[in-house]
Amino acid sequence: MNVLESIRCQRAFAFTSLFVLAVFSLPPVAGAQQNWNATVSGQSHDMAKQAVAFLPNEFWIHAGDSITWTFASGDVHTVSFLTTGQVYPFDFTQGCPPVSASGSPFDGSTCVSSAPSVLGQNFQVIFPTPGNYEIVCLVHPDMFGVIHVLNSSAALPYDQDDYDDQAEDQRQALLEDLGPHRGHQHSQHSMPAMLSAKVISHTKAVTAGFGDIVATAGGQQALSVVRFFDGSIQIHAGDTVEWTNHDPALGHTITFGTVPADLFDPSCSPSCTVSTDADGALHATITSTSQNVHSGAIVALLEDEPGAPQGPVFPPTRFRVTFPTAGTYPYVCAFHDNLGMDGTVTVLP
Ligand SMILES: [Cu+2]
Repeated sequence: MNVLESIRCQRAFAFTSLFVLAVFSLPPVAGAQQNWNATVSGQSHDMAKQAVAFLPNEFWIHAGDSITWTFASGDVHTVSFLTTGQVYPFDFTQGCPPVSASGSPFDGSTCVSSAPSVLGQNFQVIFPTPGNYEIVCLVHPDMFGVIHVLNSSAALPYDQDDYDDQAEDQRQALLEDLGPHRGHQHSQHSMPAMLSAKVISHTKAVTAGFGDIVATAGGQQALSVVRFFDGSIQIHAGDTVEWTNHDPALGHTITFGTVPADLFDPSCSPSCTVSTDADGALHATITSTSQNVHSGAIVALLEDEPGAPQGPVFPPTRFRVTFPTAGTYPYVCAFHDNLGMDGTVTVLP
């Protein structure tokens, strides 16, 4: 053995010793517990386009690691982990319930959920136990992903830089999704046919949002455009306007006057009602600019779930308002007013 070989041999031995020492001195859960970073949602500068997504929506981490999610849009979302068998709650404001503290551990046995959160807030979850855990947003059922928590000795396929790249790629793919119905140059003619509005005379159509759901291997993400298209329109006294929602992922409201406490159900005051037309559409008549008329949540018809019983055609997908009186009638989406989702109906004599 020459000198060089001797040095190599010593080095190899030294490295081997260190390696053996390292392997056998570590506890079963790796001591070097890592925090990973991810983003919840994204938006265009004008907030019209919302990436309704966990970015990225699939992670491989070690048991004992944590992930910190940073919220990045003006629309509310939650970071939530339900237990197996738990029913996805109707009321997202209460978390599991209740809302969990940031830094809570999730091992599949007890639900963990952030509060509904917006731009600048963050929420951390620690994953002490190997398993595959679905992450959901309690506000948006079409927004979910999966966290693979592996034994601490397992090799991980990606590092933080890779996840940052994936997050940015997914964000851009959603926000720059420019198909035939995308972008700012919306005209009524480019929107999907609004059949009932076309065949009912003296009825004008407004599209209350549209969007797309895309799948990744780990879950689903959505693009939602939170705007009324042709939302500021002129009509004549006696005409009717019909709003429909073309977004599979988000509900919207059409709200004139004061926003009511109950956003999900239709309401009208004072002394008026929201009725139901023969085709299931909700219908109100506004006789004065001081009236408060609220559609409740208007959504695109929901898909059936395998294993779930067939229900009635629900919820309402169309909202009609008849305007007998000339005047200017501003309205908002009560869910997305803060993102700039509003319009005006100008009623000429
Ligand atoms: Cu909305």
